[in-house]
This record gives sequence, structure tokens and C-alpha cells, in this order.
Amino acid sequence: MRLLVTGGAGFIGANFVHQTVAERPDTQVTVLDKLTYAGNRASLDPVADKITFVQGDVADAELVDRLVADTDLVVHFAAESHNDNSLANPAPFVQTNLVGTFTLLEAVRKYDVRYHHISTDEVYGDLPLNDPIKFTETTAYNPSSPYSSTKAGSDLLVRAWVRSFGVRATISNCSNNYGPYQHVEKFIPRQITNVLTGVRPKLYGTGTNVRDWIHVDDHNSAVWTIIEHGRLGETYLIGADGETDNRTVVETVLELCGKDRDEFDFVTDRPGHDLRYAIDATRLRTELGWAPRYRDFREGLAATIDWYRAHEQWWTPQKRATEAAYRRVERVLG
Ligand code: NAD
Ligand code: TDX
Repeated sequence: MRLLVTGGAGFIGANFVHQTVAERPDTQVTVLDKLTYAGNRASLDPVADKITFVQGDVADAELVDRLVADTDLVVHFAAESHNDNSLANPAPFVQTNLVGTFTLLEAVRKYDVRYHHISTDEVYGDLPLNDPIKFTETTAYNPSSPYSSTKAGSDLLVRAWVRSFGVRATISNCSNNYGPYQHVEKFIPRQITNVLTGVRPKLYGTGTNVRDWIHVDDHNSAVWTIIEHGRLGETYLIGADGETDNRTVVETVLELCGKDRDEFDFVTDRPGHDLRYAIDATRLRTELGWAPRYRDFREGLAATIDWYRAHEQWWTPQKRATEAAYRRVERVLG
């Protein structure tokens, strides 16, 4: 089978390519990635001789047409993915997340190629704290940020291309991922690499916001389950019941690194900061029989810390610029 993975040099896409090469040796993998600040060719080093890499833009219609003509399946991870960046400059989010998805949809429509669309739980907005309610496949879209609104728009394009043109597509909306190869701008790797470089972790606002953490390998095993067993035209939510508030995450990282649990700073909150995300993955579990492998967040976090400790050369080049950008907008409180 010929597989085109967009955004395969990013965090989740690279892990997806690693898993695919290891577990599905008959799959011919081509990665299309623009190598933005978030893409890192080195993340594909372990599989470099087993895949084809194309540097390019998912919004480049001519290139996308050529690649899709020669593939059986497209899995679309490529996106501008960071909420804080979308507040500073939304333009690339509209271009990549909306125009890029549109470009891929036109190509899979033309060649009748199976398409899987990677999306986020953030399209549903946020939930109250301390409430049993969770997102399901029927929750109304209500995105808060430029990032989540462009992801929501891209999901709606997919739904329309399914209904109007019969495109053979599935959509998955996953909760917050953690694991190896995640850019140091994101919450968990930022705090781990802060501690490893002697800097105090930075907690937005009061640290009470809740995210529903899932290990990236579990996200990717769910994606394969949906590709192989999901019903065309359907949406599946992916989550592993990992709700944890941000303060607890920071305290756990500090503890696992042998520091005092209170050695962190509260900093200015993110504007429009979503309070809580929580996924009800019943459909995926009962209809498709999927289950996560990582059930202990603390253990997964410890393994992730070990990975960052062992791969300093992977993240050091990005760390300085990332922290300089944060320093421009962030103020330590109290
Ligand atoms: P990432 O920022 O780590 O990687 C994105 C990749 O896409 C990078 O390699 C980048 O170079 C590439 N890219 C960006 N613009 C491109 C373009 N125009 N053309 C081609 N390539 C381009 O992101 P991630 O965290 O791996 O997220 C991957 C996908 O998963 C995104 O669609 C995101 O919305 C979704 N998602 C992420 C999470 C999460 O917790 N990180 C959770 C749910 C869903
Ligand atoms: O330094 C920080 N301090 C902090 O308290 C950073 C970077 C973040 N935070 C908070 C904000 C969020 O409540 O931590 C939480 C997680 O932040 P991010 O890692 O930026 O993730 P989030 O905004 O929740 O979005 C992530 O999950 C859904 C991904 O970046 C998205 O791509 C995905 O769609």
C-alpha cells in the first residue's frame, strides 16, 4: 500500500511514520512536509532509509496533485499547531490549515484516494471544571482560538467533500498528546527542558486548566484502527481518560526530575485560554475495539523525561528561540 503522510516531520506525524514502518513493513511511506520551524528532518532519521521524503507545502496544488495521483491513502497531519502562535500571527494558520486541507481534498477527490483527517478536540471549545460532561462526536463545534477555528473549518471542509463529492474520508479528533519528538514550545516539553536547563517551569494563569493527556503512540494506534475499521464519512474522538490539571503536570515533572514540587513560576495567562478538555471515546472503544496501551500518565511522563534527557541535541537548537519568543509576551506574576 502506498501511503502519503503530510506533516510527517512534526511531532505526531513522525511518531506515526516510525510506528507504521515498524509495524507495517509492506507500506510504502512518502512524507510531505514543508519543514516549518516545527518540522525537523532529524525526527525521521531512524527511518530515513525506509521512506521517501518530499519537502513541500500542502497548499501547493501542483505538487499535491502529483503526489496524490500516486498514492492509495493520505493521512493529513500537517498543520500550524500551536495556540500561542495563532494569537501572535493567525495568517499561516488560515493558509495551512484551511487552504492546505482544501488542496488535499481536491486532489483526493480527483483521484478517488482514501483520506484520513487528523484533528483536535479543541474544535468543541471548552468545558467547565469539575463537571462530568465530556466531548462526544455530537458535541457542537465552538472553537475559541485562531488555531482551533481553522482546525474546525478544515473538519467542516472534509465533511462537505464527503457529502457533496463522495470523498472516502474519516476524521479523528484527539486530545492533548505527549511523548518523544514534541516541539519545546508545547507545555510538557517546555517544562521538561526548562528543568533540564535550570529554568523554572512556567504555568499560565492559576494552573487550574485541565487537559486530557494521551500518549502519542496511543493516538497513532487509534488512527490506524480508524483507517482500517472506521466507517467512511464518520468522525471518531480519540482519548485515553487522562484528565489532569496543568499545575499537577508541572509538579509531577519537577518531582520526577528530583526537584521540589513548588519550584515553578506563575506567568500571564493565555488570552481566551480554554478551561478544560475531556474526551468520551466510547464510540472508538466499543465500535472499533480500540484501547490505549499507556494507562499510567506518571509512567508515560517519566519515559518522556528520559527521552528529552537523552536527546538534548534534538531540542537544544529550538530552545533558545522558543524561550526568547515567550519572554516577549510572558510576565512572571506575584
Ligand atoms: P507539529 O507542529 O509538531 O507538526 C506539524 C508539521 O506540519 C511540521 O512538521 C511542519 O513542518 C508541517 N507543516 C506545517 N505547515 C505545513 C505546510 N503548509 N505544508 C506541509 N507541511 C507543513 O504538530 P503536531 O502536534 O504533530 O500535530 C499534528 C496534527 O495533529 C495537527 O493537525 C494537529 O492539529 C493535530 N493534533 C495535535 C494534538 C497535539 O496534542 N499536539 C492533538 C490533537 C490533534
Ligand atoms: O508554558 C506553558 N504553560 C502553560 O501553563 C505552555 C506552553 C502552556 N501552558 C498551558 C496551556 C494549556 O492549558 O498548558 C496547557 C497545554 O498547552 P499547549 O501545550 O500549548 O497545548 P494546548 O493549547 O492545550 O493545545 C494542544 O492540544 C491540542 C496542541 O498544541 C494542539 O495542537 C492540539 O490540537
